[in-house]
Amino acid sequence: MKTYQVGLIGAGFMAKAHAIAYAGLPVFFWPAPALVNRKIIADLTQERADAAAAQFGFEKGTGDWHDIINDPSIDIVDICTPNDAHAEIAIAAAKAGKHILCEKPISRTVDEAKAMYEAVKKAGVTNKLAFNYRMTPAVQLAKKYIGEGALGDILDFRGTYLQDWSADPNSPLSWRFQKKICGSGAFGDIATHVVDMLRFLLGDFTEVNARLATYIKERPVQTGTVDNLGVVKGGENVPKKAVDVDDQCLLTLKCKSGAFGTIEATRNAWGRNNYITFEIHGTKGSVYFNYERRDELQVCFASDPGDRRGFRTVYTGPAHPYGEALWPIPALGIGYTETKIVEMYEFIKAVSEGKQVEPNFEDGYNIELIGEAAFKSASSGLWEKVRSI
Ligand code: SOE
Repeated sequence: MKTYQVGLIGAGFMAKAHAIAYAGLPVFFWPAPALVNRKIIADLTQERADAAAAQFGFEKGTGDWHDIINDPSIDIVDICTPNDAHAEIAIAAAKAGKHILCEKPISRTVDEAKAMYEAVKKAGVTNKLAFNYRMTPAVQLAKKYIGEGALGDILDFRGTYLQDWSADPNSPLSWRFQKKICGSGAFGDIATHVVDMLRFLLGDFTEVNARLATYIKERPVQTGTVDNLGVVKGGENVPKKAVDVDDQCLLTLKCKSGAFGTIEATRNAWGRNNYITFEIHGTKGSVYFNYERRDELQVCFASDPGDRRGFRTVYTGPAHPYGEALWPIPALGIGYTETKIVEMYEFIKAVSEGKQVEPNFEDGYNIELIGEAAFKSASSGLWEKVRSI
């Protein structure tokens, strides 16, 4: 069995998820399309990289990510850094002929996304963006129902991504609130996940009307580089600086098919944690998904007899997409880890077959263009067309 060598850049929360996915891939998907050896992990200093190597099972650490690009034995570059480093690393990796897995969102700007897309296209390398939630079996099942025409023509949809980890004004000004590092706030960080799922389910969006808001205008400056998601003890005594990205976004979108709907995202919704939902209505039925109950898909069909028509719950299990590889009976529980393992499986399969996979840099670039139209609409107050690639 082929073994690929991976170099992972960034050693935070996402590096943990990717490290587990490399290890878990052959455990769930056996025979695996290929194995992956965790060879090098890069962080800002050698000391931190060495600690991450020990924790995440890499052969060694480095304080300079260029060591990964310049190492001819590395087949795959995995980018788990904040958004400001995605373009530089991905373009260097593509030029060096490495396959690339990159965390979402693709970049800070449309120009960066374009450059990344062109670099991987020119190099012909397999590239994947880590929008993991579409890999949830229940989301894949929704795609199956829609593809089979079980919902009829799609009329409308609504999607949400609601969290509350930044609702307290003392939640620190991490990189996620600084435009020069992240590009955008709730839009790039979380709305893009729902945009990705709904593009996957319904096809491309052509026009957007959006409202964006920043409710907490300044936050305590974060000390240290750890990605703090939530309030830090003593944070109220730290000097504050301005937030220059969106806290909340509300998009109304039109699909190429004519369907339209809304996507709402905020990290300031008390009581909501990872509340990723979508509801899709068609002429023959509806589906409803809530990631906080991610083993379930709610379905309702117009053809059911009137006296028993209503949403019913399908628990995903071995009969459903990816289910056979995961757990032997429904409702044992799919978690964040499983979505990352399925994502890794699709990526490594594509690498081993010399193919492309979705979502990829082209999808990421398209989502940046949707963001561009949304931000334009938020200031013009008008419907704005989404540019095509
Ligand atoms: C913070 O909002 C965050 O870590 C996002 O950046 C991830 O993409 C999401 O999966 C969980 O929440």
